Amino acid sequence: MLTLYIGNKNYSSWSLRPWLIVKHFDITCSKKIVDVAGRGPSDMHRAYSGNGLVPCLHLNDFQIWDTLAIAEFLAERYPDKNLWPKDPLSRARARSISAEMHSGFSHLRGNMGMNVKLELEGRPISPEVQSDINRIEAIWNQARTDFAPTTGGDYLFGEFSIADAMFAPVVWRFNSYNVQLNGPAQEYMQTMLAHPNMQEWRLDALAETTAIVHYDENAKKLHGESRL
Ligand SMILES: N[C@@H](CCC(=O)N[C@@H](CS)C(=O)NCC(=O)O)C(=O)O
Repeated sequence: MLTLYIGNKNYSSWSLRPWLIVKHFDITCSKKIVDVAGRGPSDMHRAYSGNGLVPCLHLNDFQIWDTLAIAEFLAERYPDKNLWPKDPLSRARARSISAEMHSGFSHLRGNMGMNVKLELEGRPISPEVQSDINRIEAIWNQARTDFAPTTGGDYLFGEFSIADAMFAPVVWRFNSYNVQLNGPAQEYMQTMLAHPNMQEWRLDALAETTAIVHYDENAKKLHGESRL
């Protein structure tokens, strides 16, 4: 039996990724939501996660932590569901950009935290954050232009794959901070925002009452007035 431990939907960007994968690919899995503190590894998570972080997937009582490890485990367990693109070059590129997302974009992460409830007019963007945004825009444009047409479909590699799940929290960040993109990337963002599971996540996030105060205060201070 699979059980996925995830953090609060408004804040936990890492949790969104495996949650989307199990939802989109219709993988039977129970979900348990725990409160996150918006900081690093924590003893409060150690009871259900070896690295003190969420997400963590349990196969009975065996733990798989870290988002990419969870994604790879699920891809191997359900080979017929094509969690990665079928075409080998598309698959290799999907893995490259997923790894780049997993280990990179620290300026974007540090300055534009995921907070699904937040919708701002915009904010001043430092050159470092802009450079992360430009790189993500280029990745999305290239995938949509060079790879998506191979199979058709509106996602990065045509059909929805792990790569889309890996970038999903960025879509909420760009939405919160009103980041505008050029080329097919802007359309791709709208496709992701309209994905039924993204909308379900949003509604669940809006209904949450848990607030990470230092996180929200910091966001308002840094990012200005709300659009709402
Ligand atoms: N590299 C990890 C990162 C996981 C992570 O940083 N999770 C955050 C939540 S988004 C966490 O559990 N933080 C502890 C806390 O805020 O209580 C992964 O890929 O899953």
